[in-house]
Amino acid sequence: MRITEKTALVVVDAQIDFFEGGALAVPGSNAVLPAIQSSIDKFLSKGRPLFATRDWHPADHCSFKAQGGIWPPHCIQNTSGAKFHPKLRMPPSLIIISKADQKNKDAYSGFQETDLNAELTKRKISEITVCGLAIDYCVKHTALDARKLNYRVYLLTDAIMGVNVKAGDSSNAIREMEKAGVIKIISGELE
Ligand code: VGL
Ligand code: ZN
Repeated sequence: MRITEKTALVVVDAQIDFFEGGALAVPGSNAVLPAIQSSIDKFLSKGRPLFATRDWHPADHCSFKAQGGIWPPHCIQNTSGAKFHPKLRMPPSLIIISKADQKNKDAYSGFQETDLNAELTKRKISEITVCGLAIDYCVKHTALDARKLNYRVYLLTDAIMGVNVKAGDSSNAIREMEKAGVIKIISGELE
């Protein structure tokens, strides 16, 4: 795909806790670090804006097992696990979108109760390229919400990885995104 003045990259939840060794490690996730980085570099070389969503939970978040949720504690605000992976070089111009920062609400989409749509609209961006973690949760919901908001959405299939709580969750999520009009590409196709 051609990166134009209408395009921005959205890196979803590329945080230490979601990579291997993290509190909610996505299996195989470290393997996609180089493709995430090359996508970041490609967009920056074109002078395009870079957005990064981050899971940003309070320590007693409702999605954690101690509060009756399904996840181990992860991405707690201002902890090291909530930081972007240190192997990723993010520019100073990075626009950070924090989500799920309220105790009693979870949010898998980068658009849910955030400024993401407003920040994109303000810059006249109508298409987004999505990469990051996890395919079957935050990547999926972010891409589907973007389609609902009428963005053209490209999914970087070599720069995403899924949790697969149930076998097949990631491939089902990709199918669901495609049905909603999301276009699959690989990072080598960015130009
Ligand atoms: C996510 C599980 C829990 C994600 C966030 O970023 O995909 N997954 N919280
Ligand atoms: Zn979370």
